[in-house]
Amino acid sequence: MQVVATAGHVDHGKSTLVLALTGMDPDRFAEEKARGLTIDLGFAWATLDSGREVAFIDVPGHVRFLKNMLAGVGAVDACLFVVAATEGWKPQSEEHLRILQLLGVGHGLIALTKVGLVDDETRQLAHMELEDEVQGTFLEGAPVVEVDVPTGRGVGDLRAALDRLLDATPASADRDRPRLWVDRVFAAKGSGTVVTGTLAGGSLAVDDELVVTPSLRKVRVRGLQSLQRQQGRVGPGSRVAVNLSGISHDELSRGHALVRPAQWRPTRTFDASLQVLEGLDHPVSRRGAYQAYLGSGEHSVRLRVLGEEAIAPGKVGAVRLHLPVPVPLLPGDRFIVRESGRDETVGGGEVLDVAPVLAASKARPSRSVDRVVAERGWITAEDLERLTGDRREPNVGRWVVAPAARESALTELRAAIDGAGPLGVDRAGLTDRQRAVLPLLDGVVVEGGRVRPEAVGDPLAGHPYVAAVEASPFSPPEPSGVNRAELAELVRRGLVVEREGVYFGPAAVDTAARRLAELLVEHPDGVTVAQVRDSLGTTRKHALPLLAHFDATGITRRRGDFRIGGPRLPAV
Ligand SMILES: Nc1nc2c(ncn2[C@@H]2O[C@H](COP(=O)(O)OP(=O)(O)O)[C@@H](O)[C@H]2O)c(=O)[nH]1
Ligand SMILES: [Mg+2]
Repeated sequence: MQVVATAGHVDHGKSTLVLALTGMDPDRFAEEKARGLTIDLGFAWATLDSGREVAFIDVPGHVRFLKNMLAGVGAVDACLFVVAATEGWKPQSEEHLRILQLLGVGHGLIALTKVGLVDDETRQLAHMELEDEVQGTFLEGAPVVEVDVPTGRGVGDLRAALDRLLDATPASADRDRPRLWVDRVFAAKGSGTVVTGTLAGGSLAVDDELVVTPSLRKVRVRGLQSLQRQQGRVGPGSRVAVNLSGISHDELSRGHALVRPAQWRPTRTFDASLQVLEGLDHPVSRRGAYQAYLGSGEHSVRLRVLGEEAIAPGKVGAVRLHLPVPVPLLPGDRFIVRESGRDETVGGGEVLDVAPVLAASKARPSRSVDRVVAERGWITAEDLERLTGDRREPNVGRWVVAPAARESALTELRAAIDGAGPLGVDRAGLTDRQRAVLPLLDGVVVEGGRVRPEAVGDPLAGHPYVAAVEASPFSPPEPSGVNRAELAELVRRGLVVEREGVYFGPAAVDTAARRLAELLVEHPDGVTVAQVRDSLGTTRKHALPLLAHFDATGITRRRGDFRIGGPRLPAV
């Protein structure tokens, strides 16, 4: 399916044409029918001669309902531009064309209506005027089909022209990132909350878990309809009605969006380009009360021009916009800006950065993904996709890291390792990012959970304290003057054994255990501290921690003042 919006001045025959093409009256409300005036968006659909399905969004032409027109044209593939031969080009012909142009609608055809009410000369003049007015826009060179609905003249030609137009209009892109801008909300009898919209960017399926912006309420898709048929799944570029569970209809309104929760970063501040309309009689600056039209929504915004003070008519500049609520945007999204006070369209632009990090005075927004990475230095691949829609392979761990940030992280880590002394640094004490760059660092070794420069070699090999402890096995010296980290590492590696602040060599501990076993053969009822002290030829100060170590490791057991053999006493 493809979606086509009507456009053109009020009373030029848009709704009449949609009715003629589809058999459905797009004017839904009694007031619209009574006044013969489209107030809100109308929806209708038809199957063309080729079998192609097309949905129409019929927009109001009256300037008072421009905001409704804007809600309808945000996600369409093409437009049916309507100009009455009786009146020719009028203010909203102009304004609608400017808006469609700014929104990037690239395909359309023109219906010259009411040709039955004018003479040949007027008709010819209307053609010439049209050609003039659309020059330089996406409608330049578009087919112009003459119609007169009451007599049926040209309606068949228009149908055929639509078929050709849609054949040449690319189908809505599927980026597996669905976003549905809500344009209608209602409570359907028996099924609860229903929203409708033009789906873009990806598919929706029954049972999808989604969030609604701006509330970020979680909802589930209970049912889907397209062209009034139930569907299990609907692809991008379709008109769709979504039955939601988890939310009441009065919590939703036009301008809200349905998206997958993990794929978007709804934002209240974004940087964008702004093309100011040529016909505007004043420059655009931060002074003024502006409304931005994003998707199907209308938002009061604060606008700041970046770099310059103001953007002159006909020029493009960069702006930062502040929204009152978070909106799920992506670079490339188009929007329109109107000034509420003067009730005029001032221009439109393209979203460039949905989460600017630089101050407005420094920001130079662009569509470049590298810029987004460079301004942050580090960003996870998932976050980058949320901000840009671009899927990139992470280059450090799970991050995409800018070259400069990668270099400085390597330099900092190198300095930390080199500066930590011969033992290096504890790997567990590194940050996630440091651990991620570690494999990229040359000339370091990771051993026993520590990272040290390769060139240093093992600083504990032949350590003097180990030699000193081994030299006096049962009266080892105190570790005064030994680096604390080195001492802890000697203990961790089992090169010395610590008990109650006294350090023994492991060989001394083994020898002592064997002596104790022999002593216990002579004294099966147990031995005293004094007996152990004398047998090892040491002092009480050293015998006590040694026995505490034996008690703790099951070599001995304490019975009052005596030690008897424990389960791990070595055999004699
Ligand atoms: N004679 C003639 N009248 C038309 C034609 N198209 C629309 N009209 C009449 O023009 C009036 C406005 O049409 P409508 O479709 O409501 O215009 P819209 O505001 O552009 O939607 C209605 O009275 C229509 O009957 C046409 O091709 N020929
Ligand atoms: Mg109408």
